[in-house]
Amino acid sequence: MRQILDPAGELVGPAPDLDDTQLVEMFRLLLTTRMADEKLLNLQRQGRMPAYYQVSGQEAHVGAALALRETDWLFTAYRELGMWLARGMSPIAAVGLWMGVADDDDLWDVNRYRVTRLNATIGTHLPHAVGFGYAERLQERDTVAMVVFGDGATSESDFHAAMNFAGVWKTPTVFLCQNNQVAQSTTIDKQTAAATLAAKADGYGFCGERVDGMDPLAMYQAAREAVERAASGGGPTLIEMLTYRFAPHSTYDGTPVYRTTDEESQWRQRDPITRMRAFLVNKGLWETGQEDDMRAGISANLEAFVDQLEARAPVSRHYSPRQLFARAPASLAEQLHREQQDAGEAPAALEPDEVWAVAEDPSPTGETRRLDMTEALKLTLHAAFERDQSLVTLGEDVGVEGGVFRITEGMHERFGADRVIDTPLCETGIMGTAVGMAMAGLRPVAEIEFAGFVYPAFDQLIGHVAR
Ligand SMILES: Cc1ncc(C[n+]2csc(CCOP(=O)(O)OP(=O)(O)O)c2C)c(N)n1
Repeated sequence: MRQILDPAGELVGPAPDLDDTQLVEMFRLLLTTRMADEKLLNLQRQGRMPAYYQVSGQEAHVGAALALRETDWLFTAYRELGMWLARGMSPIAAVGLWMGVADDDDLWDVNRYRVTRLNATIGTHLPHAVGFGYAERLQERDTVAMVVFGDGATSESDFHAAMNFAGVWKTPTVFLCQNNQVAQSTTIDKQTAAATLAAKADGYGFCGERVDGMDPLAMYQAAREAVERAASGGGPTLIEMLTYRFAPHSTYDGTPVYRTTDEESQWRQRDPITRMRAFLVNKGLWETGQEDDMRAGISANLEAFVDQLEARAPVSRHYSPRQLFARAPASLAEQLHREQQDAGEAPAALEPDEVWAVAEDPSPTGETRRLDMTEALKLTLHAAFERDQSLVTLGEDVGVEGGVFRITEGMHERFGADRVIDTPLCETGIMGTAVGMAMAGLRPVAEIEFAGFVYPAFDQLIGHVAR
């Protein structure tokens, strides 16, 4: 297991290439994360927001996020508060998210911070990061996509799909598993028989490494190396961050019944914040008085953010049709008007270009010809591929063989293996990586070999494509 700082904050390995200012900044982020975490817990307990998932104990993930370059992306689950802050996001965005305020003005600006929004459906965002990295490489950018998930997620089929696709495609992906050793109440021994989670990478043909996940410097260094490997064409890495969550699973979960207080106190002795503080003090970079000032500043900021957020108007009925769609489907506009009618409100006047009515899209003009479905699809795909470089197609046997119905016949030769992609046999992987490709600006056409085999892709279809 990689370790650079031991629990007493002593260097036990070569220090990463970070100057004094960067080290103090890392500590500030760790402390801000801990304090924001406590603030969020208190707000929930006071009934001022619905629910929260604490990160306390796992703050060393800050180190991994700091290893990303500005152009890289972070695909997040939900327990990564410190990583969001390390990407430059203000705590107001993170606090606002958990408070459920309307984000009309883009506090959580996905494209600015390059942090995706929360993903609650465990593991389904992993293939997105893989498809995203594939698409970035195809567009000749060296972007790395880091995707973060818990130990529980490693049992999901999307974990297998993503790891396998990443290995085969050699995508620029950093898989970061925050192994806090329990998924809600299910301890790691009930999750896997593997000796370590890092060892799973072997089976997919790339590197896996277990890192002391309470050591921010080790997390930084391991992630730095993984990012460099990915950016230079060396393919994916799995980092297993061995850590511990000090708090219950979430605010709806009671006192943990699956562990002892003795175990908890053992892990508290490895606290990432205490460790980093000791390191800075030993180096002569930090004094107690400085920390008092830092704490006072962070606390005042958090108070001010909460005041600002609570002063915001609640989410309006218009929010979903107006903010979440470039053009809202007509059915959603009708739903809005029905809700307004029920509430005795005047119907919102929606401009024609705010609404998407399928039937009103222009039909093609000119001569028509009768074709069967396969021929129509084939002609359409060929023509679209000629016209638009952002189109790719992926699926089982779509490449060399041209698909079981020969819809993509000839396309592999014409457009190349990078755009006409033979995938591993895995429908959730096909659909999930297609979602990631679309996020990076491609227009993927995902083929499912036979209709009866679409079901493994349903989670991605309903949970992500349809949203
Ligand atoms: C597909 C799916 N199944 C079940 C749940 C309910 N659930 C929410 S969090 C969680 C445990 C996740 O554990 P882990 O992946 O280790 O992440 P951690 O919460 O420890 O960060 C479960 C079972 C869910 N959100 N999604």
